[in-house]
Amino acid sequence: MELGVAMSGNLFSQFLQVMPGADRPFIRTSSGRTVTYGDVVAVSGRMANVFVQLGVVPGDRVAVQVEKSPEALLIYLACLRAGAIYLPLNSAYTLSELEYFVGDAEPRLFISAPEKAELLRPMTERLGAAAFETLGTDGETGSLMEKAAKAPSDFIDVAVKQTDLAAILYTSGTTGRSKGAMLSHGNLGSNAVALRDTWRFTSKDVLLHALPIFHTHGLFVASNVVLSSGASMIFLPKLDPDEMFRLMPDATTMMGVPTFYVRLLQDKRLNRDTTRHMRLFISGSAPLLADTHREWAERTGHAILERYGMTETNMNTSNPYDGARIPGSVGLPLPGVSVRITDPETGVALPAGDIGMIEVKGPNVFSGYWRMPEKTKAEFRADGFFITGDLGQIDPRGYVSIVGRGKDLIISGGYNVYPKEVETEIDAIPGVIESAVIGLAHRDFGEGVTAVVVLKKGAALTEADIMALLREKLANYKLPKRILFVEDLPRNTMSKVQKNILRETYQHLYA
Ligand code: MCA
Ligand code: AMP
Repeated sequence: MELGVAMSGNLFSQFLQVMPGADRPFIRTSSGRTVTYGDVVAVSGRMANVFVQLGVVPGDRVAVQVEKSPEALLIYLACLRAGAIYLPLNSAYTLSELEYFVGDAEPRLFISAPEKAELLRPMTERLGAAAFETLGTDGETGSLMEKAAKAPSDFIDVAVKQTDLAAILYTSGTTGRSKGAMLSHGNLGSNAVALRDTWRFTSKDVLLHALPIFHTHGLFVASNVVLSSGASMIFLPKLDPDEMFRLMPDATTMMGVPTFYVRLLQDKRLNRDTTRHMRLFISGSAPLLADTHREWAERTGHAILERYGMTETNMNTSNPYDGARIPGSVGLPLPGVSVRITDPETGVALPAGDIGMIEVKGPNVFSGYWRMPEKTKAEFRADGFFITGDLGQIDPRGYVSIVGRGKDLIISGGYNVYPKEVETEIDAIPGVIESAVIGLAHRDFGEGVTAVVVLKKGAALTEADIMALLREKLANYKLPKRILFVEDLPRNTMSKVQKNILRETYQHLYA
């Protein structure tokens, strides 16, 4: 191995070390297009050369808001190779949401879906992005692929340290604005190897991949594990049971949020025959109900393997491959990861079995929030443990269970929704006095975003009026499923809104 590769902590070098033959498939799309591992090296090399032509230098951010495609993932790999920082953005984000991210991250290059170029380009130029390119989903459409076709495929990967940044992913803050989680080559590389080995991924695996690739689950947990084992993936644009059953015969494994499993269970095609050949079903990003776990096992004979992670920490724990996969538990700490339960106030470790704050430490834990040193400092203990905000306990066998959240967060269909962000937009509507946004049990999404609103006397605002106004400002998954109007909000003696009373009052809203 040349010195350059050995010295560099570049995550792409880790993938190269296990890369199968150039003709082996990396991604097959549901429309039948195949991208081989030879394409991975050649096309990511072309893209990296285009980035250099556009003035991208190591440490620059490359922001990407495109629809899911193999080439969208190759942009991520090209960033690794060029030493740039990949910044994937949810394709549902509106112009006003994007304005914040571009202003905060100051990307050198913005890559947009072709159909959004006209809307987004002026904003990115106004905010200082030096270059703007487009990418479609067929592997050819868009200015980026046009430039890549003319660029050389040979590219000398930039030698980086394990601690150099590979990506920034925004994870909304409980107090309003999103925070950019900085993830290093080492964070991602160590976690991919831990997961590959824990889940026994090999080059023979084919992962059925219907998740978005702008979040940790579909991007790092799925793709980095596949790339670290020389396996392949079948890409679906999104969850679609018809497509899942059509393509599952060619797969060996699947990853999904709980809504995936809830929906597939509603489909009579789910049974032992259609899943017999599958090796592993993995769930995460939100609580998998023990009932869902049990129903799936009864119907298919497979015990779903649940794991727990965060954008800031990658994966922390996993149920075992061999050994009990306990419904309602998120399993055991991954190799190299330390997990402890502490008193939320003091950080003092609690006796085994007590419920408290889950804290984690390990090579998986991020470097901090982009340009927010204070917020970063506030989320680490003096001894380096990261405070997850999740409440949990560890049983005598070492299994971790999440029993609640110490942060004001709703998880809907696996997406995080921070009430503050939605409340701010509702409260800005003329005629609204105030609002409280809560998550209520929802069979399909896990939790349903729900707004309780106090209107000014005589304000003639309806639920539809408010929804229409919010739709312009917020990504679709953040929109309340219901808006309820009340005379006033319950408050405690400190005049703090008591959301627990609201959750109690409306707990059966979606039953
Ligand atoms: C779509 N809608 C949603 C959601 N998705 N509403 C609430 N929550 C959602 N998650 C909107 C749609 O815009 C539509 O509104 C209406 O709800 C019905 O859409 P539907 O067709 O039912 O939804 P879908 O398009 O099928 O999407 C549901 C989904 C999707 C498949 C569960 O949300 C999904 O793929 N979620 C995965 C998110 C994810 O990757 N999470 C990992 C984050 P309208 O008709 O008005 O448009 S990473 C993480 O959490 C950590 C690190 C970890 O541990 O993994
Ligand atoms: P994100 O902020 O998108 O990285 O989501 C991370 C959060 O998702 C964690 O802090 C947990 O609250 C939640 N989460 C992830 N996996 C699980 C799981 N298996 N069970 C319950 N909650 C989970």
